[in-house]
Amino acid sequence: MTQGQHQDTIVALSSGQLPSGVAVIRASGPGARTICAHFGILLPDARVAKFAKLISPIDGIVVDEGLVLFFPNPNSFSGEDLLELQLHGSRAVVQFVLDQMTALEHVRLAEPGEFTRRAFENGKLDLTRVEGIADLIDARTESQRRLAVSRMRGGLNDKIIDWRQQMLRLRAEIEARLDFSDEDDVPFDLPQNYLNELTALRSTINVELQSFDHGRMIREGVRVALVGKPNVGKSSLLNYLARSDTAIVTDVPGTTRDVIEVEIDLDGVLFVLADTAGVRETIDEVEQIGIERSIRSAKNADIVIGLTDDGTLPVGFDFDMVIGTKRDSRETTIECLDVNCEISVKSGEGIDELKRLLKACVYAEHDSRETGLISHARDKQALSLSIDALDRAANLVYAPELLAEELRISSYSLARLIGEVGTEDVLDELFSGFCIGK
Ligand SMILES: Nc1nc2c(ncn2[C@@H]2O[C@H](COP(=O)(O)OP(=O)(O)OP(=O)(O)O)[C@@H](O)[C@H]2O)c(=O)[nH]1
Ligand SMILES: [Mg+2]
Repeated sequence: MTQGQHQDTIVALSSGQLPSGVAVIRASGPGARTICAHFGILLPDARVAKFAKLISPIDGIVVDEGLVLFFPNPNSFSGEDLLELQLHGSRAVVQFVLDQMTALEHVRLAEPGEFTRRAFENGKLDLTRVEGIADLIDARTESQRRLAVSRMRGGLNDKIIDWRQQMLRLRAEIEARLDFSDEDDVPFDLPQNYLNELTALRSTINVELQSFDHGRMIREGVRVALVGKPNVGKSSLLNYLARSDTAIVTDVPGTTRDVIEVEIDLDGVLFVLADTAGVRETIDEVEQIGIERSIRSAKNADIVIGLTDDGTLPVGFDFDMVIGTKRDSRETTIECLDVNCEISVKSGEGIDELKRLLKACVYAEHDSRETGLISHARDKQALSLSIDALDRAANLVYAPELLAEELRISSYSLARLIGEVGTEDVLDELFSGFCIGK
């Protein structure tokens, strides 16, 4: 991971689809200065925007005019010399400029995420920050944005550095004693509070790990399955919440066959609602397959909502919440079941309460927490492995050398998470999910 290891200079359109008001073209690598000169632009002062004309290297005529910025290495996003052109968002301008750039020796179009990959390779970003950037670009809701920004700003990395320092200190205590102990001496005693420190660290990491489900739900969306007998109004509710007529609604029981998913943003939290086939005994083969899908959908859901218009629910499901439907068509409330709220998509009553209940499921245990930084499968795995090693370490106070080794394993697992070691398998997958120009 040495700086400036790349011979070639990468270029890309970093802004969105053309035509647009402004197009941002970036070039990163040793050829950035040459590219600037190629268009007849005097290199601007470092990090100062300069208004300039781009001159065509072919006929000396102005191609376009705009802002030019230069970030000399290592003080740039990628850690390399980085040139940024802010031009008019015209297809013709961008095409011409990129063609001219890539015609130069050792200049080529960037692959997806390659600017960020170089930033990582040059030690500008750790892996969790890189993931934070990817999450931020993907973020659709306010809660996703908050989660992504704190990861991008190093919230998780800071914690990991702190935990690893504590592990290092605990190891150093052992190693210092090993150095001074006679070889055939009896094993030394660790200080009284040693085990306390170890278990305190373990529980700190565990608190973070426990927020995984919350973080994952925010990041990926909360999966909600709408389940009930046929005709209770599942599809009607889905359509109402999605403000669309995505699912077919009829008064024929057994209308819905496939699982239909829609995404909704409830006060900044992404929910993925799944409308499912009504569950009943049936000899209809297609309907039967639909019902199996309902069961699967409920198994994969974070929240399973049972819907009923008569107080009965299909058996075999673990409902997190029960909703009485068609409130407008009944004189009395539904009895004989623990109904959390009653709604009507005709009158709209009860819908606000349902939304409140849904949000409460997500924030119930984590109200006081600002954000769950633990939100990727990789996080969960790394923290679990780290905790396992600490657990083993706690049982090895009689064998300090083995204990020190478990501390090393624990720390190593965290080092992988921030990309300090063993990242090759993660990198390709991670960066291929990025957009070009980032
Ligand atoms: N009055 C009233 N009718 C409703 C309400 N919600 C749904 N319905 C009616 O109930 C019938 C069934 O609605 P759907 O949404 O198709 O029910 P479903 O649970 O998806 O049914 P399946 O797909 O067959 O399992 C339709 O005629 C709807 O118009 C409601 O809140 N009030
Ligand atoms: Mg339906």
